[in-house]
Amino acid sequence: MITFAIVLSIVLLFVILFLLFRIGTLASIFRGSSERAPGTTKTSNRVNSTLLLLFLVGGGAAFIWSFADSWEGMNLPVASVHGTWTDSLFWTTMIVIGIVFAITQVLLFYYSYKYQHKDNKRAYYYPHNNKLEIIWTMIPAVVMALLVFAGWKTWTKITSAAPESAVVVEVMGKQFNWMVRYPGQDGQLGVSKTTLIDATNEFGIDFSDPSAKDDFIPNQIHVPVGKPVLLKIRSRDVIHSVFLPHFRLKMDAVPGMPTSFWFVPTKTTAEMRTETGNPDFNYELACAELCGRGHFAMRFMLVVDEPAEYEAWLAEQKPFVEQNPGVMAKFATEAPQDLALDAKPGEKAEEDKTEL
Ligand SMILES: [Cu+2]
Repeated sequence: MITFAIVLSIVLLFVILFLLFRIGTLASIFRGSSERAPGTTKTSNRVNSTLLLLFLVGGGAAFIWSFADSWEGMNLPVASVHGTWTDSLFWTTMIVIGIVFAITQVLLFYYSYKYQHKDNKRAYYYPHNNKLEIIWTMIPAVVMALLVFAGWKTWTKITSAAPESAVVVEVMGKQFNWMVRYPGQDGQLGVSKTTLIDATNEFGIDFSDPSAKDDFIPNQIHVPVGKPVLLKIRSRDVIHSVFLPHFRLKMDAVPGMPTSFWFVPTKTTAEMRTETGNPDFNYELACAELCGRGHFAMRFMLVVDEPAEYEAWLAEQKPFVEQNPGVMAKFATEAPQDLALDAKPGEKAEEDKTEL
């Protein structure tokens, strides 16, 4: 115990001596002395400035390598009309800010080296220059304004209303998978209510609504190439995010607030298989929101068909009620009020539908 106390006292003594030494150095700096305390900064100045230069070269090389290495993973082939707009906007912005980034970083580290402290050198006093201030304020302001304007124009085009002829697909996120619903022959999605959700009727479709009778729920999304597709997106529990990377499509699925996104696919799955040289290629709908434990499992397949193939697939699909005749029982017994709504073509029902 005594030994421990002695060792501790010696250590503390050294710490105190070191701190006194540091205070002496700081005091000499505050007194305005340009002389360094002996042995303190001369070496560390040179070492630090050289390390900064090495960091510039090493860090720069690592930066370029990481870009080159993950290039393919980051730049998936694009397969939608708006995807090419998004890509060109992204790369324009990337190049502009990349140039500025490279110049500022190189100067930052190089100047740290070049202007390291030297005893016989005093800093040049240069407090103000209006012309310079105007130049370095105006140029970034104008460039940023142009980028924002280009982005706003592209975003307006992408998020404009979908054409009337668009193929409508409802996508619903839930913990933990995606479900999709097509409106069937009549082109109208039936009304759905959260209160009607149960183990079979996972969408909560109100089957007393006539337009729900032909809705079908497939286990893959099929869309025709070259035709507009409108995704009506909603969530049953938490926030999910519809992410179709090849179409540059990402839209949150928010409970209680239906969202939508429309796009025009430009390459069929078969064409993509040839392009990527991967016979197993498939478009994939993933969830881009960390939505819980099973988030990783939210994977759904999307197939882009030639229009004729798409029609054939559509013809094969069976309405949900036909596949699950049991679900109708619930609506047959509960029907009186709902049927009354159906009797006079319901404004209420119409209202619910447009919300989706
Ligand atoms: Cu999710």
